[in-house]
Amino acid sequence: MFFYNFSESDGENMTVFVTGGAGFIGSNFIFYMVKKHPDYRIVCIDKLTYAGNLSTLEPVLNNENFRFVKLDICNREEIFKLFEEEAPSIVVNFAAESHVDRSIEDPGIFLKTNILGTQTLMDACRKYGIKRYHQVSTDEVYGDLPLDRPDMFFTEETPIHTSSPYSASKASADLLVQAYHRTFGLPITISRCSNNYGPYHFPEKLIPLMIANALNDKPLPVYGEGLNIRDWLYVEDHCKAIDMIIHDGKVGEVYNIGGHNEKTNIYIVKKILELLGKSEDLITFVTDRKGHDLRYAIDPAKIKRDLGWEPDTMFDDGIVKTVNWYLENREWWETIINGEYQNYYEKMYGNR
Ligand code: NAD
Ligand code: TDX
Repeated sequence: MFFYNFSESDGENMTVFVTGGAGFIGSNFIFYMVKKHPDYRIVCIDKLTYAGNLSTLEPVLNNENFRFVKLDICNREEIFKLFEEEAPSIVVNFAAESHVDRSIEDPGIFLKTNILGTQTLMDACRKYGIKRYHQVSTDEVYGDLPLDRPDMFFTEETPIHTSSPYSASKASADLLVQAYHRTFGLPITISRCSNNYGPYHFPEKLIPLMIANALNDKPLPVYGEGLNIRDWLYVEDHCKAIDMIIHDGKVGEVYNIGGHNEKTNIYIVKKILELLGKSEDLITFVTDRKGHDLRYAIDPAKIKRDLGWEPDTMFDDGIVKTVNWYLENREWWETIINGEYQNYYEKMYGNR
C-alpha cells in the first residue's frame, strides 16, 4: 500500500475516477470538472442502472481527456484492472442506489452497491495507491430534525441516526470509509450534502417529477400533508464544494454541504405550478412515505470557515433555472418517462 502527497502543480498527470457519473450529480460534476480543470483526465465508471444515462454525457464523450467505462463498482476484478491501467490520483464515489422510496420496496441492492461497492473501491485504492478517496454522502445519515425547532441544524458532530434502508446503507458506507482511514491510513474525505436539484435530475425525485407531471397535466402526488422540510442546494454548488474538498479539504474530515434553503414540499410544488402557469387543482395528497423524515437542515459553517465555500444560487433563482431546463430539454426526460419508468410509476403511485 502506498499513498502520495497532493499538489495542484501535477495537474497534467491527474486522473480522476468519477463513479456514478452518468447519474444526476455525477454528470453535473463531470461537466464542472472538464470546464474547471481541462488538463485533468476524467474516467467515469458507471453501471448504467435505470438511473444512469449515457446520453447525458454526450457533450464530453469525444473529449480526449474523458473516458467512459460501463462497470459495476462491486465488480472487484474489473475495478482492480482499471486501477492498474489508469492509476487514478483521486476517486470521487457518487455511484449509489439513491432513491429512498425504492429502498423501502427493495433494500438489498442498496446494501450491495452503497456499502460493498464502496469497500471494493477503497480496497483498490489501498492496493494501487491514491491521493484522495472522496465519499459523496448525504445529510440523511443524521436522521431528521423536528418541525417545531427551526433553531436546530445538522453539524458534522450530529450523531448518525438513520431512518430508511437508503440512509442506513449510506451511513454504513461512511463508517467503513472512516474505518479505512483509521485502520489503513487511507486518505479519505466525506461530504454530506442536503437535497440537490437542477439539470439531469431523474424524474422519480420530487422536483423533476412534479415538473414532468405538471407539464403533462397529471396529478402531483404530495406525501402526507406536504409539510416535510428539505434544505435544497443547486447541483452546481454541490459540485463546487466537492472540487474544493478534494483539493483543499483535510484528510480524514467530514464536511457538511448546504445553503440554508429550507422549504416545505408543498411550497415547492405550488412554486412549480406557479412558474408553469398550471392550476393547484393538480395537487393530490397521497399516503405518506413509511418512516418519512420530517426536516433536514444543514449547518455549513465548517466548509465555509475552512474552505471558503458558499452557494452561488439561492432557491428562488435555482428553481426558475431548473424549470426552464426541463422546458428546454423535454426529450431527455420524456425518453425516460416513456420507458420502464411507466411500470415503476404504476407500482409506486397506482394505489396510493
Ligand atoms: P442517481 O441515482 O441520479 O445516480 C446514481 C448513478 O450511479 C447512476 O448513473 C447509476 O447508473 C450509477 N450506479 C448505481 N449503481 C452502480 C454500481 N453498482 N456501479 C456503478 N454505477 C452505479 O444519484 P444522484 O442523485 O446523482 O446521487 C449521487 C450520489 O450523491 C449518491 O451517492 C447519493 O447518495 C448522493 N447524494 C444525493 C443527493 C441528492 O439530492 N440527489 C444529496 C446528497 C447526496
Ligand atoms: O412523489 C413524491 N411526493 C413527495 O411528496 C416524491 C418522490 C417525494 N415527495 C416528498 C418526500 C420528501 O419529503 O418530497 C421530499 C423529497 O423527496 P425525494 O425527492 O425522494 O428526496 P429525499 O427523500 O429527500 O432524498 C433526496 O435527498 C437526499 C435524495 O433522493 C437522496 O439521494 C439524498 O441523499
